Amino acid sequence: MSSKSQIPFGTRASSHPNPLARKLFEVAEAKKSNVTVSADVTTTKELLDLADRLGPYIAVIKTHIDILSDFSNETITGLKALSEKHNFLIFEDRKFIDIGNTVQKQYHEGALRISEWSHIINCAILPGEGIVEALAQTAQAPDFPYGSDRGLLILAEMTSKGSLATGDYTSASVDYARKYQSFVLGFVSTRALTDVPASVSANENEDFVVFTTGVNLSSKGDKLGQQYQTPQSAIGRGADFIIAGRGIYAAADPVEAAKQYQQQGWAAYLDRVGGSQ
Ligand code: 5BU
Repeated sequence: MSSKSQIPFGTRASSHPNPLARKLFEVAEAKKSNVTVSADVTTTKELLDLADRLGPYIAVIKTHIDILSDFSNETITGLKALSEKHNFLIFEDRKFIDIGNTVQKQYHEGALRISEWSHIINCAILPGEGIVEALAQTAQAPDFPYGSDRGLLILAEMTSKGSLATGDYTSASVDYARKYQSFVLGFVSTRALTDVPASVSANENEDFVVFTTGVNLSSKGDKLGQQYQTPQSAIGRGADFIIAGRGIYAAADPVEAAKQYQQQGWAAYLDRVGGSQ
C-alpha cells in the first residue's frame, strides 16, 4: 500500500477526496496536534471536564460512550458544544462487529445515537465486507441528517498481546478500505500498512489515515495485555494520529501530560515530513 506519510497534513488536506479527512488534517495543522485522547472515564461530568481542559491540545477525543454510568442527552449536547469550542473531532471507539442490519441500528438508532455526534467510528471486519458496506450506506444515504463529515476506521491490527488481527485479516482490512474509500478514512493499526499484501490494487490517489493506540510515554504495558509504544516510535512507524488514554487522563496533571504528548507527537510528525517547528 502506498503511504502518504512523508507528505505534510496541509497538502494531504488539500487533495483528499473525503471531507472528514480534510477536516481532520486541517484541525491537526491549526492546533499543531496529532493527539487523540482516549477519555475512558465513567461519568459525564468527568468526560466533559476532561474534554474542556484538554480540548486546546488535542485533535480528536476518543470515547467509549457505553462505559458512562450516566449517559444522557446532556452528554451529547456537552460533547458537541466542546467539539465546536475547542475545534476537535469526536471518535466513538464502538468497534462495531455484527451483520450489516444490526450495525446500522447500533450506529444510527438506539439509545446512544452515535451517528448524531461522532464524526469517526470504527469497525472490526470479522463479519466480512458487509459491515463496511452497511455503515457506509447509512452515513452516505441522501437523507442522512448529520452531514458529510462522517468516516470509518477499520481495525486492521490491535495492540493487545496475542491479537489475532494479523496476516490475512490485516490484508482484508486494506482490501475493504480500498473498496469503500469514500467512507473509510483509514485504519486503527500499530503502523502504516505499506507492506501488507492485498487483493484489491492500490489507487494512486489513496491516502489512508493511520491512528495508533497504545501510546504511552512512561509505561510498556498493563497487567491485562496492553502493549505500549512511545509517540516517536508510533509516528516513526507511520501513525498520523497517536491515541493515548491513561498516559494522559490518569497522569497527576492531565493538562501537562496532554501538552507533553502534543509537543512530542508534533515534533515527531515534523521530523517525518522534514519540516521545522
Ligand atoms: P490506554 O489507557 O492508553 O491503554 O487506552 C487505550 C485505549 O485505546 C482504550 O480506550 C482501548 O479501548 C483502545 N484500544 C487499544 O488500546 N488497543 C487497540 O488495539 C484498540 C483500541 Br483498536
